Amino acid sequence: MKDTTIACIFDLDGVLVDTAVYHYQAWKKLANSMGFDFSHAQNEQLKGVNRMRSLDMILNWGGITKTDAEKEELATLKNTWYVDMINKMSATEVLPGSADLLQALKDHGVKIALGSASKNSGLILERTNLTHFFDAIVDGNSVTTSKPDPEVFLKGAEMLDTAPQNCIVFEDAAAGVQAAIAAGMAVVGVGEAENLPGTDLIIKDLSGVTVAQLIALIKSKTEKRTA
Ligand code: B16
Ligand code: MG
Repeated sequence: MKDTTIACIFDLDGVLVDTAVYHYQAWKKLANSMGFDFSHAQNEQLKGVNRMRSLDMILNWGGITKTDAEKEELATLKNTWYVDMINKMSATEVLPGSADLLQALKDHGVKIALGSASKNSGLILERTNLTHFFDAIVDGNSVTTSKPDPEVFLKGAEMLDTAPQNCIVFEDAAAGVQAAIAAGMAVVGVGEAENLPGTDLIIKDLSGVTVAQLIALIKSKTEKRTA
């Protein structure tokens, strides 16, 4: 019988590193500067969503209307604060289990892609010493549509030269899980089950995930599809 081929596509923020806290601080500072605040539950909705769409959602929560030019300025200001924070990141901020799993996948010859909405992914990967693990990087600089659109993950599969059904996506955001499902990929949710409906597996973090477990996941999905 033919060996099961797998490829892995990792979201960045909330899966490999916890930059969500920095996004939150920068967006909160921006909202506060306009005289309003937003809740942790609202912040949860921003995860995986691109910069301009996040800004639109925040302005909507504050009941504020801005022109496109003003929005560009606000997004740039938020990004300046955010980049100041991520510039100080180091490898100690890589989330538990991430580096070990990436290394194990590499050792097994499994192809690895990044599938992130962030336009700052290059800097974050460099600061946290993760760049060398990736065979392909798809991020906010290379896609035209935001998660939950599947573009980011489909492009990842294409760059890894593999079919979507061989891919396992690791995601912490509902929008990302929807994108992976729409791409026809297996999806491992990182976080709480109630926030991430539709995943094939839910984990707290990447610690303890094995390559054998991931091969078994793709195998069982393939068998169900062909049954
Ligand atoms: P930037 P991911 C996403 O990263 C974040 O979850 C989301 O909160 C952020 O708005 C988005 O990147 C864009 O980030 O402003 O750096 O371009 O989870 O898709 O890795
Ligand atoms: Mg994320």
